[in-house]
Amino acid sequence: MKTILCNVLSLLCLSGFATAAEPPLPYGPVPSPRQLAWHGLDAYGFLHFGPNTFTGKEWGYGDEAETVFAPTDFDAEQIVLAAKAGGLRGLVITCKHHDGFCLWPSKYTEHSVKNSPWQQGKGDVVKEISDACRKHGLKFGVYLSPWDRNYKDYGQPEYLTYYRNQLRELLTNYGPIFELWLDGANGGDGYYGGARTTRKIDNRTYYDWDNTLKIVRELQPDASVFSDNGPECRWIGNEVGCAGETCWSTLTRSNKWPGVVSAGACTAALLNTGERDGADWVPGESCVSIRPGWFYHTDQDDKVKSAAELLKIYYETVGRGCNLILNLPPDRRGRIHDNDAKALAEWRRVLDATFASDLARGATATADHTRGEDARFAPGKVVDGDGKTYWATDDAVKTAELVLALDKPATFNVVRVREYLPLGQRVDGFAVDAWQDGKWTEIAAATSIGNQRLLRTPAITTSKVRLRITKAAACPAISEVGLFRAP
Ligand code: FUL
Repeated sequence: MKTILCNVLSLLCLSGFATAAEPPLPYGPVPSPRQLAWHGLDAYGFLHFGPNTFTGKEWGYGDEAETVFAPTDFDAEQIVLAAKAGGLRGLVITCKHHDGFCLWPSKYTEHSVKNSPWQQGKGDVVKEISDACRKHGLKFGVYLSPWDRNYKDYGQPEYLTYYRNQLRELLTNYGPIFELWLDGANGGDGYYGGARTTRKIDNRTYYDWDNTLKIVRELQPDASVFSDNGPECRWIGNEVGCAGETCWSTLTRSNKWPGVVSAGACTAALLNTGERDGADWVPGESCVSIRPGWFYHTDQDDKVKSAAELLKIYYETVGRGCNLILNLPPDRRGRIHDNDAKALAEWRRVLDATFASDLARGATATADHTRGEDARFAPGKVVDGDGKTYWATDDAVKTAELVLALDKPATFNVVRVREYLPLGQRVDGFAVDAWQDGKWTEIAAATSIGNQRLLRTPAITTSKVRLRITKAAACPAISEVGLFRAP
């Protein structure tokens, strides 16, 4: 009899009925350790720099003379310190853009800094930026355009060998790489060693990504790879810095390919929201430039985005569970223009002032459900300042309420909610209420949460706030509810 009972109990456990004090089982795909580390980065910078900086183009044809690359006062420290003052946690540089020009003295081509007048051909932009990043505590990443409008063999199998050799150079000689950025663009026509033709490739097969990315795993096992469909993070489907209002970190990768957006199963709209029941964890990374162009153009000096515009971008990307990669194009001197640096620093000043103090920290938390009445899953976990703890309910409870009683009335205008990511994205809908005039009033509501959801509200003064999980695919696991006051 005892054995039968034990068997029944263990069967129940296996079929998902966790006993009281067990943590919930993950729901759907979950982030890898590499992705969890990536989620912690929030915002980093992009540097578009190269011949286009000097020719005024956005996409060089590939026939630009190496001599056009001639920064007059290149200063890696100034670039990195401007990014740091903007609170950016890393920098990704266009080591090679579509024009094929290499910002490092690659062994495999003459089309690089080594034939430019800059530092008499002895310079290495990639080295200087990566060294300055390390010195100032920023992570460093590389953009190596798969499309190369300069190289003679582009379109042939030989190009893949060339591309992989360059990837090896970049992943070997410049210290730890946090991200490899793979652009999906493949426009067709180009110089191609003088052929001046149009070359079409099949994105699905030509780059043999499965094998090409083995080089990344071998040389930089901690690096995340960005492309339209991941593997670590995906394109958000636009270049304006806006993730879907509903944004899932999940997507099914198997029927999507880098550079084949807008075909078949993959559209920009779908990348913008992700897929609720996607088979893979592929969170969004939103790319946007601080200026209209990706490269520096003098006539855009007065079109730098303001701190307010950058804030909107932050709330619509980082605030929707994505990471933000913000482009700061060095100018013809090889420095970040003053206008860009000022807007960036002002943006950071407001963000720091906003998030410096969490008004919910240490509040008394109660909930209508706590998983197994177990202290490990108690509501207080959402205000303990520890991202590794969370409030959860029993498996069968998918809608629940949690109340925060503050020590004294506080005024806030930003709410932050985070899910405990190792258990996947569980919540489909939630609302936030404030206790006002003796009753609850809804002040914000949204759908997906994920790494974090930031909701801006009018200024609310109250001593009690309620989180209502209104819909979830599995019992919620919430690691944080924060209240902040933006200046
Ligand atoms: C695009 C490229 O074609 C642009 O030039 C830029 O590099 C941007 C970040 O990605 O696809």
